[in-house]
Amino acid sequence: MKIKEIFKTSLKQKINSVLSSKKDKEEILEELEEILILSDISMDLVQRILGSLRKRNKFSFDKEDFLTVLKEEIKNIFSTAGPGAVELPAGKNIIALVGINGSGKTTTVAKIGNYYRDRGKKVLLAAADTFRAAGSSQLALWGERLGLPVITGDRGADPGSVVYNSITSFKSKDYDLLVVDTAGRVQTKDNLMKELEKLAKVIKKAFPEREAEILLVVDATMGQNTLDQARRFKEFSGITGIVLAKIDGTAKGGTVVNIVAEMKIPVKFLGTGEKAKDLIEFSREEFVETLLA
Ligand SMILES: Nc1nc2c(ncn2[C@@H]2O[C@H](COP(=O)(O)OP(=O)(O)OP(=O)(O)O)[C@@H](O)[C@H]2O)c(=O)[nH]1
Ligand SMILES: [Mg+2]
Repeated sequence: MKIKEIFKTSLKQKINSVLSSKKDKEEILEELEEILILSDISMDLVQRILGSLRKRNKFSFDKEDFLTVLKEEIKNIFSTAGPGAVELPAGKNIIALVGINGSGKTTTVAKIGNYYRDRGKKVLLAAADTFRAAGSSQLALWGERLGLPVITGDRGADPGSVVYNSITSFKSKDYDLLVVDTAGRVQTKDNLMKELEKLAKVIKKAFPEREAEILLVVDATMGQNTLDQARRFKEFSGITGIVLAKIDGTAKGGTVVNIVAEMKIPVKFLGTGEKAKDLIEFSREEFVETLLA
């Protein structure tokens, strides 16, 4: 699946029809505001974008010119978030996935393991979700299906010790990549967020060689609520990137723009379905072109 096939509802058509109408500039801007908000872009961000459109299009209100400025604005937002490359540096790497309950973490761990294995990496998975009864067996099942080894822990075990054990195994054998699954947690529960903070510390201590990637898995169908999640997870675990799962369930691209604008953290992957291969690399160019094509 390509980004093009996901965001079928392009904004360009709607924007073009507004720009072709004989309305005056203020009316046009009002309608554009509505179009952008309906695509899930947050109010603040829409105001920012409109503000700079107003400034830059003082004298002319040419259609192409407008779209170019709008594209530039959105691309600028993405460029504040760093490169967001998915290629792993040479040597050993750890990726840990965090997020609220049911956002798609376990599935994404399997997808990411599969993705890098297909690119020649030797991958180990760790099931540090010891909270739910099915937490580790769900990942173990994925491991069996994909032929990837999984380190598990018993239910109720300290997730920190599962992570620690998996890192020991990861370091002592010739693995290239360790992908860690964690339990789902709501960002408003302080004790669970503290546990996450501890997990991040365990990783840092057991693997000081290189900073681990901490990826926040966000359910793309959740719209605006995702911003608060991103803020809190960043505070407690220092997330370095975002995976937007379930993008196949939403035709709106606004959530992506909001998170990147607010958090200045790159989106790395998009989850496009329930199967292991349903993962695509996020490309900001392609995304913006698609949204406004
Ligand atoms: N359509 C679609 N479904 C997905 C995607 N990713 C995950 N799912 C589904 O979402 C549900 C939850 O996925 P999990 O991977 O178990 O989510 P989780 O974050 O590990 O859940 P907890 O461990 O309970 O917090 C499952 O039914 C998955 O099949 C996706 O990209 N697209
Ligand atoms: Mg899970």
